[in-house]
Amino acid sequence: MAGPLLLRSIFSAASTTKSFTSHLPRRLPPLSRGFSAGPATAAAAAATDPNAFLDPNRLRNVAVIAHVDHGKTTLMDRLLRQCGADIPHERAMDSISLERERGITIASKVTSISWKENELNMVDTPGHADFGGEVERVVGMVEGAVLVVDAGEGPLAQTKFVLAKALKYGLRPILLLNKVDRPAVSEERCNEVESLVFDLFANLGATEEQLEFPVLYASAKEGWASSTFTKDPPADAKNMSQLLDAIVRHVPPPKANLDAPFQMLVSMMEKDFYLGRILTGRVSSGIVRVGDRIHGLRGKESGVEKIEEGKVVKLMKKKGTNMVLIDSAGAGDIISMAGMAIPSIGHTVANTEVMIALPTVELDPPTISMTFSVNDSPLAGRDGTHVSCILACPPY
Ligand SMILES: Nc1nc2c(ncn2[C@@H]2O[C@H](COP(=O)(O)OP(=O)(O)OP(=O)(O)O)[C@@H](O)[C@H]2O)c(=O)[nH]1
Ligand SMILES: [Mg+2]
Repeated sequence: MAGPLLLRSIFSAASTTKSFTSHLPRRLPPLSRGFSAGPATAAAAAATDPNAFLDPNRLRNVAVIAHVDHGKTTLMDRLLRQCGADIPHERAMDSISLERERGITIASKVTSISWKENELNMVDTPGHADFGGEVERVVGMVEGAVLVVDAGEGPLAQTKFVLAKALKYGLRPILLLNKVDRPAVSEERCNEVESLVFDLFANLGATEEQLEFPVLYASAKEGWASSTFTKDPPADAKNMSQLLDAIVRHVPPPKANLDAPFQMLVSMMEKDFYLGRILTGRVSSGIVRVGDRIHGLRGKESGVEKIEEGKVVKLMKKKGTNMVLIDSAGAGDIISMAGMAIPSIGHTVANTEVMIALPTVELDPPTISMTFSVNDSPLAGRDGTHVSCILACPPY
């Protein structure tokens, strides 16, 4: 499923922005690390220090989390649009065909947007309980979370689940009361929902710092967010600037060591027809460049096992809805790479001198599990029409 998906995004990127050319002989320029508001200070720093663009202080890694249908993907559309991305259709982050068919998000997806001097890696997550593991897997990659709550419905079961995960990983949350445009949503209702969410934070053991979450009121559908309650902001405030500013102000940049050897925990995986396995994760330390020798490591009870050695063939980042090539990436950033065929989710990809596997994310066990097997009851085959497994569950 992910293979054709990625290919489609790659091809659309190649046809629209000419940014991804893995299968073409001519190498086009990689992602320019320019920021939308391109400040003179950043340019000056880059001129003196070639690694200035790798500075983790300009990064913010944020997950958008919520109960199902509270408006995460619609919000992502607005954020992407505000930062200049081309949105081919509504709910652009729902790029898997099954997601589009069902109208729900199934897999977590990351994209990067530039805002003023900063680069925000935003992760859209599913809200459905069946895909809770997708949220658990990505909360370790980010420092902040935008907790979206439908102001009409208030916090629901999955709000509690995703918030518990976010608080456990020490994320700095921002509360966004969405769907304020709905007629039933009043200021009183918003205050009520806000205090319900505050209670939820307290019951889940939030720290003092996490309890000081900023609150924004938004209509993702109409494309605006405001730090004060309103149902109709003035025309020049009908945008997502206040949310983007709140993210930059409130979410801390990643604590990252660029001088240590390169290490990355694989959190997502896709398949590309030309490049093979594409591994996505957060660079936990060091700098990685195209051509670097790396290896894949798996942590076992008996120690660390080396599963493959190779080199970085391509480094990529999702910018808006397009995949773009980059030459290097530093600690704290969320990137994708091609070049290794065996490492998978939960494995560590690292510089060949590192023999330490990063700790993996422990997913909650399933609520219910089933085992299907051949009927070995003493009465097996004595009654009924379909008495054997081959007839009851034909393999065709
Ligand atoms: N009225 C109103 N509707 C909204 C708003 N934001 C989202 N919606 C609608 O809510 C529905 C769900 O939106 P999504 O963005 O898919 O919600 P989601 O949280 O991503 O859903 P999952 O990923 O499946 O959990 C869609 O029909 C949206 O049009 C809003 O601000 N106001
Ligand atoms: Mg969604």
